[in-house]
Amino acid sequence: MSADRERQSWEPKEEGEGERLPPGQAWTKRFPVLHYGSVPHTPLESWDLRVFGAVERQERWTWDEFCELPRAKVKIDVHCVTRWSKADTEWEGVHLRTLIEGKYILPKPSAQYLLQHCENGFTVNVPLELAMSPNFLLATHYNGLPLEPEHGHPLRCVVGATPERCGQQDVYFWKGGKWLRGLEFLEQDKLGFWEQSGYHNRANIWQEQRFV
Ligand SMILES: Nc1nc2c(c(=O)[nH]1)N[C@H]1C(S)=C(S)[C@@H](COP(=O)(O)O)O[C@H]1N2
Ligand SMILES: [Mo]
Repeated sequence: MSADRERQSWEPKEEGEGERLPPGQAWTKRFPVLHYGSVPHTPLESWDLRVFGAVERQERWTWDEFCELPRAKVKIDVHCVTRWSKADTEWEGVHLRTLIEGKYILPKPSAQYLLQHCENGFTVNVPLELAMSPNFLLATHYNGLPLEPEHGHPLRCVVGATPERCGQQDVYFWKGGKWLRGLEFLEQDKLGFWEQSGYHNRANIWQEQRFV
């Protein structure tokens, strides 16, 4: 960033900035909405989340049951493949790692990948190791409020980079599915919706793995 321009209040601090903004990205303070298709509106009474595939025990949680799971907050920078980045976004929800360590979910030892199943047949795949990181959250709240319909209400996955600890594995924001309804554990990788349309399967933000 050039020094002859006044820094906007929403721009991240100077310290560590070089490592914080991935190549080809620009900060925004807006929160753009990006998805394929229309915004679903499933009533909470008929909503559920299914856990299936390479697991010892299938699960089905109603909304009330999901709200009883152990909760956490994260602050992450999100980086969209369309080149906008948003710093210090605050999310609340449930860590997949917590569910697995707490034995709410029992993946088979052979499970290596996670396929997020969203409303209207949308899917997105991630390595299980990535989904187990603290930067990956099943989120119900953004900035202390329930998710807006267009941002994934009532439940979405979010993934981003932690400013203090930018990791080699950080991925673009599309790897978090909005309107999540199922978690499928897989032994072999399966491409999701955008990955089948030419988005890079690994989606690494530091290596600019945008499209193939
Ligand atoms: N269900 C669903 N989730 C999705 C998408 C989608 O098309 N459908 N698009 C992804 C993409 S490309 C991006 S950049 C982010 C955008 O999230 P936002 O609209 O909250 O900014 O959602 C991701 N999750
Ligand atoms: Mo995107």
